[in-house]
Amino acid sequence: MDLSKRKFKEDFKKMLTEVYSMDISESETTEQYVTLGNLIRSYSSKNWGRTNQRYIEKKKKQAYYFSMEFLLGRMLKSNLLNLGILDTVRDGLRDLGIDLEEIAQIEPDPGLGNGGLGRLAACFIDSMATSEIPAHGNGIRFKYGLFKQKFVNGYQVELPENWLQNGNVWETRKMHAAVNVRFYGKVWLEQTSAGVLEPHYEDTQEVLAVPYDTPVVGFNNDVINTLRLWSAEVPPQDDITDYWSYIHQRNQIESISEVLYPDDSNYEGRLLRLKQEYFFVSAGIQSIIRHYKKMDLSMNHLAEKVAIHINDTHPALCVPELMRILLDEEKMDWEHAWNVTVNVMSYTNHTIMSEALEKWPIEMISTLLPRIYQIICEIDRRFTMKMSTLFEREIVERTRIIEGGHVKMAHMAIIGSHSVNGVAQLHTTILKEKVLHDFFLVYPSKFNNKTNGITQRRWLMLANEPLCDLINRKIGNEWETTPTELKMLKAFRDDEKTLLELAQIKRLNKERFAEHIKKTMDLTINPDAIFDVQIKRLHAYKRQLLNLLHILSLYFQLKDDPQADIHPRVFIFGAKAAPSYTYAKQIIKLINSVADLINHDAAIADKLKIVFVENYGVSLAEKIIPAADVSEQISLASKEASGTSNMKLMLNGAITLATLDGANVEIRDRVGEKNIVIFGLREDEVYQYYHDGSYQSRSYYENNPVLHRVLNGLIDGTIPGAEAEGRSVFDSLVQYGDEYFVLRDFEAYADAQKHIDQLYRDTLQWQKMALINIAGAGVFSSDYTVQQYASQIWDVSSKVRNI
Ligand code: 26V
Repeated sequence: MDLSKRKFKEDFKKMLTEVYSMDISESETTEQYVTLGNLIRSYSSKNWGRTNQRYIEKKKKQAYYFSMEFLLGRMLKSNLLNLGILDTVRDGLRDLGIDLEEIAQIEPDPGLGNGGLGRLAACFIDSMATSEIPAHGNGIRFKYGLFKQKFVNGYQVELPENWLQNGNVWETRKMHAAVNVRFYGKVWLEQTSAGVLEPHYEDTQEVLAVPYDTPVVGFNNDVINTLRLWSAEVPPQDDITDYWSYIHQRNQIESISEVLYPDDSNYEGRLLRLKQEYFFVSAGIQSIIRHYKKMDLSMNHLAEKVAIHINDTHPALCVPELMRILLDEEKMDWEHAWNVTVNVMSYTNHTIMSEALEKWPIEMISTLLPRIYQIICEIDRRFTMKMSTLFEREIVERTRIIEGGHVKMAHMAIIGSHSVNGVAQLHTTILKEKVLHDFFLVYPSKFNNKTNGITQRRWLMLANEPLCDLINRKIGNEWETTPTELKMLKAFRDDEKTLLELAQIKRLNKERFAEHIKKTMDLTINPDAIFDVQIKRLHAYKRQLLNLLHILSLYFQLKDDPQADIHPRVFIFGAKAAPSYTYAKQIIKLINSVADLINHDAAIADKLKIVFVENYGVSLAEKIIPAADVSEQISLASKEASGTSNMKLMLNGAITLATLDGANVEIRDRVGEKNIVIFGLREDEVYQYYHDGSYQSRSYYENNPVLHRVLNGLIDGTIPGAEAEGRSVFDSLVQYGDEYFVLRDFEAYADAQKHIDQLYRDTLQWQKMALINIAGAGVFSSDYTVQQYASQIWDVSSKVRNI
């Protein structure tokens, strides 16, 4: 948008008076933040309306991204950037004596997601608006986001994250768009005089779903899409007969949108979770249908105007819910309704970890959602009937929806969608060949890959301005809208001046991060050290333990030989563990205890340091990633569906140290073997071990002296304060089979780390690798990913950019 500095300053002062009756000298950062937020909203409101109007007038097909999680991060600066007024506003505020950075820090970081899946949804909505795709997000307005993590004596403690405490400047409550969602009760079908079956309900519980809309601003293009998040409320009641039972009922209803489930690794069949899933699915679909009806088209054409995306299985009830509406409310016959539903729906799988696959007990679904359960039974009956004529009985049994007393959500999502995708090439191959092989036999053409991506706006333009400036000086700014243009940087691969500038920028970012760590943790870290970063949820398969065991081996090496030739390192961890995931929490404690030991060992000085940041999330990621030299992507091959921190880190010039898992494979393909450090078991070797059951972790303990010493260190009192945790980890690795092959990969990992150490010593060589990584990161922009979803899955228009 066009905005002069003078106009901005006037607007800002006017808004401050309007909202707070204050002038600048009286105002504090909080008031300045709210004022700026309101101003940005007023700047966007015209285009928000216009975008919607355009979609309606042109009867555009629209896509709806249904996701339980949207891990947005702070929005002030990203909105300013996308509106094209970041610099103007920054300058204007400076004139008024206000520091934009300080204001930006005031914004609560809405943590409405657990990790990769939720952050992907946030990158996608940013890219959809930027790519001019008519597509919106649909989710839940959790009152409490992912818990706040504290370390108490090295242990993770969870605190509530009340992000709405001081209001939310970005959202608008839309009472007129509220809908009713029905739970419980009895349902029966009666034939009408016209001969159609009509459902009747008794004793249901009605919940009012109220939408809160947030603008999703496209980058420099006047497009503003919508993120619609639903809040659960009690429907208005004329008379309240029993006050206390009303209060009880209110609490029960409001609890639906109260808190995000903090477990992204383990399925638990909790009723409240099922309520949440149906709540936002039903509200979202009702609202889409309401909107569609304004176009005055027959329901038979719904799939020509609407695409619904099911992000993991959490919104899989979209399938029976749309069927319910088409059958019961729109009076369509089953075949037509089913045809429409399958054409509307598409589904993404995000994990092969079997413990995360959702399946609900029949009893629970049939009690909570009786009509939905009837429909699921009918979908299942028709599926098994049809497939029995085409496939062996075993295949049908393994693919049906209702089995073993449970409703399998992934099966419902696959059967009810026209497209099923994985999130990286390797992941999709594993789905087709292993995890979902039966479905692949049944529906080969549904399967496709869409490798994940990240938005370069948040993860480079906002997070790393110095690097951004350098890139713009070297190759111009076309990459901002066509990220593959970053490849032009390769022309500078042997240009010493550029490489040294790159080194300087990294150094500056490391200094800034070091300052932050000094301030927040009172820990001094040396910017000359290698900053080695592993930031992701704590999970055994991601193998933070492998990292830790290696750190211990370096520690012992330095204790034995203080002159050992090891380049100084700072190991940086950021990770939350699910509150009920005991083993993950033990690993956190262990890392913290080793950090205590090493960081306070005067003999080690600044050769080794461990920084485990508290409460890792989007805002911290924005600080850590630009300062990273090494990107740890060391999951057991086959287990990490894609990973996205790998992409963010490479885009910021970190060198990837990785197994051939998830998108690491594609990163290697982009940058070439020489510019990435790969180690460890490959996916086929892992499956071979499973097949022949021959892995004996104990033999690695017994035969590798370095590993032996390190593992003994866990149980011999070397690590004060973590005796129980050390024992538990030792046992899981040595006695109980080491499920994720940590010991098997240890030696290869230690060698790879040695290689990193050597590479880092040659600054020009290192920066050349970094440059090639940055230059190759363009393809991993979520702009491209969503454009592929738009054209290959949703069949909606987009402004396609060259790849
Ligand atoms: C799973 C579950 C399962 C139990 C119920 C609660 C719950 C909540 C969230 C999840 C999400 C787990 C799946 C996930 O986050 N997968 C990650 O998705 C990223 C984006 O595709 C991908 O990069 C990561 O590799 C993958 O682990």
